[in-house]
Amino acid sequence: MSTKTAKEEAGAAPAEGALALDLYREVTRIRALELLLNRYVKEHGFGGFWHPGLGQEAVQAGAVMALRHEDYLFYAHRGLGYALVKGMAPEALLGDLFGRVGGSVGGKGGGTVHFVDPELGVLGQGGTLGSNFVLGAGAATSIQLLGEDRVVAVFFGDGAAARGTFHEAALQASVWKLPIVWICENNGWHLSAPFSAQSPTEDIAERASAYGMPGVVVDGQDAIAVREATLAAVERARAGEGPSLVEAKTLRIRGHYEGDPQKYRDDIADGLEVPRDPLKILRERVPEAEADALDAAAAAEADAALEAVLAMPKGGAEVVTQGVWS
Ligand SMILES: Cc1ncc(C[n+]2csc(CCOP(=O)(O)OP(=O)(O)O)c2C)c(N)n1
Repeated sequence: MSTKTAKEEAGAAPAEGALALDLYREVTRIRALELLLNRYVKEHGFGGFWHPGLGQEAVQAGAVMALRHEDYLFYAHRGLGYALVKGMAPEALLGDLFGRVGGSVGGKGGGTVHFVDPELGVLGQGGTLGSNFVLGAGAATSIQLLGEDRVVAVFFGDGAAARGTFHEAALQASVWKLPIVWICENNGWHLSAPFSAQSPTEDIAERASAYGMPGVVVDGQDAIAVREATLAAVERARAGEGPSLVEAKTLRIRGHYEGDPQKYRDDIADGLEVPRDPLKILRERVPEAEADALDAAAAAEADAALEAVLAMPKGGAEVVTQGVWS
């Protein structure tokens, strides 16, 4: 179930109903993990920081479903959806969050998101905000030098967009026409700073013109719209025409991390209600019985993954030197 959409030949133009159903499946799978982690962290606490992506699932699912299996992905720190939709198993992702040996980094992770799966093109993320830009540009340079048919998707938040590394990487990527899609998940908050306190313009996409690349704003609650905008950018990159910037406007429903008291904010009630819920928007395009069945399957998948992960041993001292080059 997990690999089909990311492995789908993007651009093959699936029928509208089939596409909506595929997107619904991925959005509800991400949502099920979000709700599960929300419950778990509240009940048991968490040895680290869980940065919830509740309500932002349409950006992650829509954009990743515009990629092919062989394309590369550098994800942002909010949620598990990017890697899940690219094909990683929920056990591998939760295993990393909980520091278990069955996680994709074999028990070296724990407390935050550091999944990798080179075979699926999931190349990770940089722990310092903004390092994704240069890592992505580096991966895209390798693609160009090796003459490969791949595209790199680099996700980042509105806060990360302020890092100087964005300028360096965006400039060089455009000059060299690197196969990159820059995907900004603008959820309106950079930790406790509202977007209006960090940007002189309403849209980050406007910055694209300085680098001679297209910049588009898309409704981040509408998975179909996100996929369409990302697909156009991916096709452009694949054709050798260089990078594009896609800015998906979304909303951070929960705290910066689960447990954040959010004293700095009064724009939204503390809860699990998602305004302009991407699931509800997609539900208008899919048969109710099928949507219900996908919801049930997603909840069962998430529960089974957590159960399996909690039964796994934690990584001990022996894992520290595993997978180390020298
Ligand atoms: C260089 C650096 N500074 C600060 C941090 C701590 N930090 C992690 S996420 C975050 C907020 C990022 O905001 P944004 O990019 O808008 O993404 P969002 O959290 O809203 O998804 C901060 C300040 C970090 N990881 N790296």
